[in-house]
Amino acid sequence: MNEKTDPAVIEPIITVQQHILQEQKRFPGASGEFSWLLSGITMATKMIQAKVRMAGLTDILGEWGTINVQGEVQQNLDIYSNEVLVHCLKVRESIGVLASEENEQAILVHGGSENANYAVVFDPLDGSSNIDVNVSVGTTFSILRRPDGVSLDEPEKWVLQPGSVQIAAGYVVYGSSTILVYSVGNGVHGFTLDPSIGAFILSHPDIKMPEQGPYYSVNEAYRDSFPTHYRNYIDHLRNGGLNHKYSSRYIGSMVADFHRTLLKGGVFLYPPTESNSEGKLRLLYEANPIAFLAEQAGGIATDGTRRVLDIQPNSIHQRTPIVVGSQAEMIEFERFASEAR
Ligand code: P6P
Repeated sequence: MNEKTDPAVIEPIITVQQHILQEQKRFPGASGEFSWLLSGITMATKMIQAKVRMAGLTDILGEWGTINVQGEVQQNLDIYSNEVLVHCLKVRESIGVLASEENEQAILVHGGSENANYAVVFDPLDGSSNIDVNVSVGTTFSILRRPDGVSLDEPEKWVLQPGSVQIAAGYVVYGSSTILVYSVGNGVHGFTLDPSIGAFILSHPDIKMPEQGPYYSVNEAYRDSFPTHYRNYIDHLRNGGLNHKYSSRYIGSMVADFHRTLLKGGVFLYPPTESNSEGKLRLLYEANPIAFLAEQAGGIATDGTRRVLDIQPNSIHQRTPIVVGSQAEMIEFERFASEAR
Protein backbone atom coordinates (compact mmCIF):
# COMPACT_ATOMS: atom_id res chain seq x y z
CA MET A 1 0.00 0.00 0.00
CA ASN A 2 1.59 3.28 -0.93
CA GLU A 3 1.88 6.27 1.38
CA LYS A 4 -1.09 8.06 -0.20
CA THR A 5 -3.64 5.33 0.46
CA ASP A 6 -2.27 4.08 3.79
CA PRO A 7 -5.15 4.84 6.23
CA ALA A 8 -2.55 5.63 8.84
CA VAL A 9 -1.55 8.77 6.89
CA ILE A 10 -4.96 9.90 5.59
CA GLU A 11 -5.83 13.20 7.22
CA PRO A 12 -8.87 12.95 9.53
CA ILE A 13 -12.06 14.46 8.14
CA ILE A 14 -13.17 17.25 10.47
CA THR A 15 -16.63 18.69 9.95
CA VAL A 16 -17.50 22.22 10.97
CA GLN A 17 -19.78 20.80 13.68
CA GLN A 18 -16.86 18.89 15.21
CA HIS A 19 -14.69 22.00 14.95
CA ILE A 20 -17.32 24.23 16.59
CA LEU A 21 -17.70 21.77 19.49
CA GLN A 22 -13.93 21.84 19.94
CA GLU A 23 -13.85 25.64 19.80
CA GLN A 24 -16.82 25.93 22.12
CA LYS A 25 -14.67 24.58 24.96
CA ARG A 26 -13.18 28.08 24.97
CA PHE A 27 -16.50 29.40 26.26
CA PRO A 28 -16.94 28.10 29.80
CA GLY A 29 -20.59 27.47 30.52
CA ALA A 30 -21.52 27.67 26.84
CA SER A 31 -23.39 24.38 27.43
CA GLY A 32 -23.67 23.62 23.71
CA GLU A 33 -25.95 26.59 23.00
CA PHE A 34 -23.21 28.29 20.99
CA SER A 35 -22.60 25.29 18.73
CA TRP A 36 -26.37 24.88 18.35
CA LEU A 37 -26.52 28.56 17.29
CA LEU A 38 -23.74 28.17 14.69
CA SER A 39 -25.40 25.05 13.31
CA GLY A 40 -28.36 27.29 12.43
CA ILE A 41 -26.05 29.33 10.20
CA THR A 42 -24.45 26.29 8.55
CA MET A 43 -27.88 24.75 7.90
CA ALA A 44 -29.22 27.98 6.37
CA THR A 45 -26.19 28.49 4.14
CA LYS A 46 -26.50 24.94 2.79
CA MET A 47 -30.08 25.75 1.81
CA ILE A 48 -28.99 29.06 0.26
CA GLN A 49 -26.17 27.48 -1.73
CA ALA A 50 -28.59 24.90 -3.15
CA LYS A 51 -30.65 27.74 -4.60
CA VAL A 52 -27.62 29.77 -5.72
CA ARG A 53 -26.28 26.69 -7.55
CA MET A 54 -29.61 26.29 -9.36
CA ALA A 55 -30.32 29.99 -9.91
CA GLY A 56 -30.11 29.68 -13.67
CA LEU A 57 -32.57 26.78 -13.78
CA THR A 58 -35.39 27.98 -11.61
CA ASP A 59 -37.50 31.09 -11.64
CA ILE A 60 -35.45 32.38 -8.73
CA LEU A 61 -33.43 34.67 -11.02
CA GLY A 62 -34.31 38.26 -11.49
CA GLU A 63 -35.69 40.93 -9.30
CA TRP A 64 -38.33 40.62 -6.65
CA GLY A 65 -39.26 44.15 -7.53
CA THR A 66 -39.32 45.51 -3.98
CA ILE A 67 -36.75 47.96 -2.66
CA ASN A 68 -34.94 47.09 0.59
CA VAL A 69 -33.96 49.42 3.38
CA GLN A 70 -30.72 50.12 1.50
CA GLY A 71 -32.67 51.49 -1.44
CA GLU A 72 -31.48 48.49 -3.48
CA VAL A 73 -33.77 46.41 -5.72
CA GLN A 74 -34.25 43.09 -3.94
CA GLN A 75 -33.36 40.01 -5.93
CA ASN A 76 -35.52 36.92 -5.43
CA LEU A 77 -32.56 35.12 -3.83
CA ASP A 78 -32.11 37.99 -1.34
CA ILE A 79 -35.61 37.40 -0.02
CA TYR A 80 -35.23 33.64 0.02
CA SER A 81 -31.85 33.79 1.75
CA ASN A 82 -33.13 36.19 4.38
CA GLU A 83 -36.18 34.06 5.13
CA VAL A 84 -34.08 30.91 5.41
CA LEU A 85 -31.64 32.52 7.85
CA VAL A 86 -34.42 34.01 9.98
CA HIS A 87 -36.22 30.65 10.04
CA CYS A 88 -33.12 28.61 10.96
CA LEU A 89 -31.95 31.07 13.61
CA LYS A 90 -35.19 31.99 15.36
CA VAL A 91 -35.67 28.36 16.45
CA ARG A 92 -32.48 28.67 18.50
CA GLU A 93 -33.61 29.55 22.04
CA SER A 94 -30.18 31.08 22.75
CA ILE A 95 -30.82 33.84 20.18
CA GLY A 96 -32.85 36.85 21.28
CA VAL A 97 -32.31 39.33 18.45
CA LEU A 98 -31.65 39.13 14.72
CA ALA A 99 -30.64 42.03 12.48
CA SER A 100 -30.44 41.69 8.72
CA GLU A 101 -29.46 43.86 5.78
CA GLU A 102 -32.91 43.10 4.40
CA ASN A 103 -34.88 44.29 7.43
CA GLU A 104 -35.10 47.91 8.53
CA GLN A 105 -35.49 47.08 12.23
CA ALA A 106 -33.85 44.52 14.48
CA ILE A 107 -36.08 41.47 14.99
CA LEU A 108 -36.88 40.23 18.51
CA VAL A 109 -37.36 36.46 18.24
CA HIS A 110 -39.28 34.02 20.48
CA GLY A 111 -41.15 37.03 21.85
CA GLY A 112 -38.14 37.38 24.15
CA SER A 113 -36.88 34.18 25.74
CA GLU A 114 -35.17 34.91 29.04
CA ASN A 115 -32.58 32.26 28.03
CA ALA A 116 -31.53 34.34 25.05
CA ASN A 117 -27.88 35.39 25.32
CA TYR A 118 -26.94 36.15 21.71
CA ALA A 119 -27.74 38.44 18.81
CA VAL A 120 -26.91 37.52 15.23
CA VAL A 121 -26.40 40.19 12.57
CA PHE A 122 -26.14 39.15 8.94
CA ASP A 123 -26.23 40.04 5.28
CA PRO A 124 -28.07 37.08 3.78
CA LEU A 125 -26.73 37.50 0.27
CA ASP A 126 -24.02 40.10 -0.19
CA GLY A 127 -23.26 41.02 -3.79
CA SER A 128 -26.63 39.70 -4.91
CA SER A 129 -26.71 42.03 -7.93
CA ASN A 130 -24.06 39.67 -9.38
CA ILE A 131 -26.30 36.57 -9.23
CA ASP A 132 -27.76 36.93 -12.72
CA VAL A 133 -24.27 36.94 -14.24
CA ASN A 134 -23.03 33.98 -12.19
CA VAL A 135 -20.46 35.89 -10.13
CA SER A 136 -19.63 34.72 -6.59
CA VAL A 137 -21.89 36.02 -3.83
CA GLY A 138 -21.79 35.48 -0.08
CA THR A 139 -23.49 35.44 3.31
CA THR A 140 -21.85 37.33 6.19
CA PHE A 141 -22.60 36.99 9.91
CA SER A 142 -21.57 38.47 13.23
CA ILE A 143 -22.46 37.05 16.65
CA LEU A 144 -22.73 39.31 19.69
CA ARG A 145 -23.45 38.55 23.32
CA ARG A 146 -26.46 40.23 24.94
CA PRO A 147 -25.08 43.31 26.74
CA ASP A 148 -25.38 43.25 30.54
CA GLY A 149 -28.48 44.94 31.84
CA VAL A 150 -30.11 45.28 28.42
CA SER A 151 -33.71 44.16 28.40
CA LEU A 152 -35.51 42.20 25.74
CA ASP A 153 -37.51 45.24 24.69
CA GLU A 154 -34.37 47.08 23.52
CA PRO A 155 -33.37 44.86 20.57
CA GLU A 156 -31.28 47.54 18.91
CA LYS A 157 -28.99 47.76 21.94
CA TRP A 158 -28.18 44.07 21.51
CA VAL A 159 -26.61 44.80 18.09
CA LEU A 160 -25.26 48.36 18.39
CA GLN A 161 -21.95 47.18 19.87
CA PRO A 162 -18.40 47.74 18.53
CA GLY A 163 -16.97 44.92 16.42
CA SER A 164 -14.28 44.32 19.05
CA VAL A 165 -16.85 42.51 21.23
CA GLN A 166 -17.98 40.08 18.53
CA ILE A 167 -17.69 36.57 19.93
CA ALA A 168 -17.74 35.05 16.45
CA ALA A 169 -17.95 36.16 12.84
CA GLY A 170 -17.67 34.67 9.42
CA TYR A 171 -18.95 34.31 5.91
CA VAL A 172 -19.90 31.75 3.32
CA VAL A 173 -18.70 32.45 -0.23
CA TYR A 174 -20.79 30.77 -2.95
CA GLY A 175 -18.10 30.55 -5.60
CA SER A 176 -16.53 27.77 -7.66
CA SER A 177 -17.00 25.89 -4.40
CA THR A 178 -18.92 26.84 -1.27
CA ILE A 179 -16.59 27.77 1.57
CA LEU A 180 -17.48 28.73 5.14
CA VAL A 181 -14.84 30.83 6.92
CA TYR A 182 -15.30 31.64 10.61
CA SER A 183 -13.53 32.59 13.80
CA VAL A 184 -14.50 32.52 17.46
CA GLY A 185 -11.40 34.53 18.33
CA ASN A 186 -9.03 31.57 18.11
CA GLY A 187 -7.72 31.91 14.57
CA VAL A 188 -9.56 31.68 11.25
CA HIS A 189 -10.70 28.38 9.76
CA GLY A 190 -12.17 27.49 6.36
CA PHE A 191 -14.51 24.62 5.50
CA THR A 192 -15.41 23.48 2.00
CA LEU A 193 -18.90 22.08 1.43
CA ASP A 194 -18.88 18.52 0.10
CA PRO A 195 -22.25 18.53 -1.68
CA SER A 196 -22.22 14.74 -1.98
CA ILE A 197 -22.58 14.41 1.80
CA GLY A 198 -23.91 17.91 2.63
CA ALA A 199 -21.12 18.59 5.11
CA PHE A 200 -18.67 21.48 5.52
CA ILE A 201 -15.23 19.81 5.80
CA LEU A 202 -12.15 21.53 7.26
CA SER A 203 -10.06 22.52 4.23
CA HIS A 204 -8.24 25.68 5.39
CA PRO A 205 -7.12 25.22 9.03
CA ASP A 206 -5.71 28.27 10.82
CA ILE A 207 -5.66 30.69 7.86
CA LYS A 208 -2.93 33.35 8.04
CA MET A 209 -3.09 36.37 5.73
CA PRO A 210 0.26 36.73 3.87
CA GLU A 211 2.27 39.72 5.12
CA GLN A 212 2.20 41.21 1.63
CA GLY A 213 0.12 40.35 -1.39
CA PRO A 214 0.07 40.56 -5.17
CA TYR A 215 -3.23 42.45 -5.51
CA TYR A 216 -4.96 45.69 -4.71
CA SER A 217 -8.76 45.64 -4.99
CA VAL A 218 -10.87 48.77 -5.44
CA ASN A 219 -13.52 50.05 -7.85
CA GLU A 220 -11.32 52.46 -9.83
CA ALA A 221 -14.35 53.83 -11.70
CA TYR A 222 -14.86 56.09 -8.65
CA ARG A 223 -11.20 57.11 -8.48
CA ASP A 224 -11.82 60.81 -9.14
CA SER A 225 -14.06 61.07 -6.08
CA PHE A 226 -11.67 59.27 -3.67
CA PRO A 227 -9.89 61.51 -1.13
CA THR A 228 -6.50 62.52 -2.56
CA HIS A 229 -4.39 60.32 -0.30
CA TYR A 230 -6.35 57.24 -1.45
CA ARG A 231 -5.54 58.15 -5.08
CA ASN A 232 -1.89 58.73 -4.20
CA TYR A 233 -1.73 55.40 -2.35
CA ILE A 234 -3.23 53.45 -5.28
CA ASP A 235 -0.85 55.18 -7.73
CA HIS A 236 2.02 54.27 -5.39
CA LEU A 237 1.05 50.59 -5.50
CA ARG A 238 0.61 50.70 -9.28
CA ASN A 239 4.02 52.33 -9.75
CA GLY A 240 6.14 49.75 -7.96
CA GLY A 241 5.48 50.87 -4.42
CA LEU A 242 6.63 48.40 -1.75
CA ASN A 243 9.08 47.15 -4.41
CA HIS A 244 6.30 45.07 -5.91
CA LYS A 245 4.40 44.93 -9.20
CA TYR A 246 0.74 44.76 -8.15
CA SER A 247 -2.17 43.43 -10.19
CA SER A 248 -5.68 44.82 -9.80
CA ARG A 249 -8.52 42.46 -8.93
CA TYR A 250 -12.08 43.67 -8.28
CA ILE A 251 -15.08 41.34 -8.34
CA GLY A 252 -17.63 43.78 -6.91
CA SER A 253 -18.76 41.21 -4.35
CA MET A 254 -17.22 42.02 -0.96
CA VAL A 255 -17.09 38.45 0.33
CA ALA A 256 -15.28 37.23 -2.81
CA ASP A 257 -12.88 40.20 -2.85
CA PHE A 258 -12.10 39.74 0.84
CA HIS A 259 -11.75 35.95 0.58
CA ARG A 260 -9.06 36.41 -2.07
CA THR A 261 -7.33 39.06 0.09
CA LEU A 262 -7.44 36.75 3.13
CA LEU A 263 -5.84 33.85 1.26
CA LYS A 264 -3.46 35.67 -1.11
CA GLY A 265 -2.80 38.94 0.74
CA GLY A 266 -2.85 42.50 -0.57
CA VAL A 267 -5.46 45.15 0.14
CA PHE A 268 -9.20 45.64 -0.44
CA LEU A 269 -10.59 49.16 -0.22
CA TYR A 270 -13.97 50.81 -0.40
CA PRO A 271 -13.10 54.50 0.15
CA PRO A 272 -15.48 57.41 0.70
CA THR A 273 -16.92 58.45 -2.69
CA GLU A 274 -19.13 61.26 -3.97
CA SER A 275 -22.24 59.05 -3.84
CA ASN A 276 -21.22 57.32 -0.60
CA SER A 277 -19.37 59.90 1.50
CA GLU A 278 -19.42 57.50 4.50
CA GLY A 279 -18.37 54.57 2.32
CA LYS A 280 -20.80 51.99 0.91
CA LEU A 281 -20.18 48.92 3.04
CA ARG A 282 -22.30 48.45 6.17
CA LEU A 283 -20.46 48.42 9.47
CA LEU A 284 -22.40 45.81 11.43
CA TYR A 285 -22.73 42.98 8.92
CA GLU A 286 -20.07 43.63 6.28
CA ALA A 287 -17.10 45.57 7.72
CA ASN A 288 -17.15 44.12 11.25
CA PRO A 289 -17.13 40.43 10.28
CA ILE A 290 -14.31 40.83 7.74
CA ALA A 291 -12.35 43.11 10.07
CA PHE A 292 -12.63 40.50 12.86
CA LEU A 293 -11.41 37.75 10.50
CA ALA A 294 -8.64 39.94 9.04
CA GLU A 295 -7.21 40.67 12.49
CA GLN A 296 -7.54 37.04 13.59
CA ALA A 297 -5.56 36.07 10.47
CA GLY A 298 -2.80 38.64 11.14
CA GLY A 299 -4.11 41.46 8.91
CA ILE A 300 -5.35 44.97 9.65
CA ALA A 301 -8.71 46.69 9.00
CA THR A 302 -9.44 50.42 9.33
CA ASP A 303 -12.03 52.89 8.13
CA GLY A 304 -9.16 54.92 6.71
CA THR A 305 -8.47 56.48 10.08
CA ARG A 306 -9.27 54.14 12.98
CA ARG A 307 -9.57 50.42 13.63
CA VAL A 308 -12.92 49.20 12.24
CA LEU A 309 -13.53 47.09 15.35
CA ASP A 310 -13.33 50.18 17.59
CA ILE A 311 -16.20 52.00 15.87
CA GLN A 312 -19.24 52.42 18.12
CA PRO A 313 -22.29 51.92 15.85
CA ASN A 314 -25.20 54.37 16.10
CA SER A 315 -27.57 52.63 13.69
CA ILE A 316 -28.02 49.13 12.30
CA HIS A 317 -27.40 50.01 8.65
CA GLN A 318 -24.63 52.53 9.27
CA ARG A 319 -22.03 52.58 6.49
CA THR A 320 -18.26 52.92 6.76
CA PRO A 321 -15.28 53.27 4.48
CA ILE A 322 -12.95 50.27 4.76
CA VAL A 323 -9.31 49.50 4.01
CA VAL A 324 -8.46 45.90 4.90
CA GLY A 325 -5.50 43.69 4.10
CA SER A 326 -1.97 42.57 4.78
CA GLN A 327 0.45 44.21 7.19
CA ALA A 328 2.72 45.64 4.45
CA GLU A 329 -0.04 47.30 2.42
CA MET A 330 -1.90 48.52 5.48
CA ILE A 331 1.18 50.06 7.14
CA GLU A 332 1.91 51.78 3.82
CA PHE A 333 -1.66 53.06 3.60
CA GLU A 334 -1.38 54.49 7.12
CA ARG A 335 1.76 56.35 6.00
CA PHE A 336 -0.25 58.06 3.22
CA ALA A 337 -3.21 58.68 5.52
CA SER A 338 -1.10 60.23 8.29
CA GLU A 339 0.61 62.55 5.81
CA ALA A 340 -2.85 63.74 4.76
CA ARG A 341 -3.97 64.57 8.32
P1 P6P B 1 -19.63 48.90 -6.24
C1 P6P B 1 -22.41 44.55 -3.28
O1 P6P B 1 -23.53 45.34 -3.69
C2 P6P B 1 -21.62 45.39 -2.29
O2 P6P B 1 -22.40 45.72 -1.19
C3 P6P B 1 -20.38 44.64 -1.85
O3 P6P B 1 -20.55 43.27 -1.85
C4 P6P B 1 -19.34 45.08 -2.88
O4 P6P B 1 -18.02 45.07 -2.38
C5 P6P B 1 -19.79 46.50 -3.21
O5 P6P B 1 -21.18 46.58 -2.95
C6 P6P B 1 -19.54 46.83 -4.66
O6 P6P B 1 -19.93 48.17 -4.84
O7 P6P B 1 -20.02 50.34 -5.98
O8 P6P B 1 -18.14 48.76 -6.50
O9 P6P B 1 -20.46 48.21 -7.28
